[in-house]
Amino acid sequence: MKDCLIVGQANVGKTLFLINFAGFMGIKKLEVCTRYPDGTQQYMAYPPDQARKVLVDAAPHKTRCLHSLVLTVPRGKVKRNFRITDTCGLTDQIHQDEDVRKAMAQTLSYLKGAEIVLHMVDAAAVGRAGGVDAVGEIDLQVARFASYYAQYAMLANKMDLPMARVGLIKLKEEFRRHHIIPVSALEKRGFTEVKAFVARHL
Ligand SMILES: Nc1nc2c(ncn2[C@@H]2O[C@H](COP(=O)(O)OP(=O)(O)OP(=O)(O)O)[C@@H](O)[C@H]2O)c(=O)[nH]1
Ligand SMILES: [Mg+2]
Repeated sequence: MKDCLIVGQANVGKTLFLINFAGFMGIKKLEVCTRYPDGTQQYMAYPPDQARKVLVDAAPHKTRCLHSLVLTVPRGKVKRNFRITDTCGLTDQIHQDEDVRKAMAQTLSYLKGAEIVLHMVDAAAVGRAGGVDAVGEIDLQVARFASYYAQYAMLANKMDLPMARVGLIKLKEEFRRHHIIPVSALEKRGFTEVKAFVARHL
């Protein structure tokens, strides 16, 4: 089964995207396999409302592990399964919290094995910053590295917020050769295009 990883800086909306995208793909109850940096794992089933309450947070670094779900997309006459995984937010600097550092290392080690990479950035933050300053060195590295070895799309998230349109223009200028899909994890916008992108590469 192919692995599709959602990566990006902390707080850009990766977890909310995973939950709402699963709902868009017809999942009524999220059967989440959580893998922790210490190698342990657990399975939990969440109704989407509960998942949003438990797994999403306004403060950064809520996710400190890998959360995976199996989703199905039709491709021609057959159905294909793929594993989609939410990850720990990445930062440019070495994080002061050891748990976050370990979770980031876990994310980076999984990134190398993913066939499909959805690299999420906060388009509204880019717009507010007036340029790609809101996109860190880590984003430049992920874009360069992942687009080289995996099927890569940048998800420009939070398109429902003011300044996101400006941010999207800046992102398109900076990442000219990358595939960019504007989305709103909150309002479930752009999901049809993400689904088509993933389906093309299964
Ligand atoms: N307006 C708006 N808010 C969003 C959107 N996506 C996520 N958020 C909010 O952004 C905050 C962070 O969302 P998460 O899904 O926890 O972000 P994350 O990237 O998983 O964050 P970490 O786990 O800390 O790395 C929450 O307050 C979400 O409600 C969006 O599309 N639009
Ligand atoms: Mg998260």
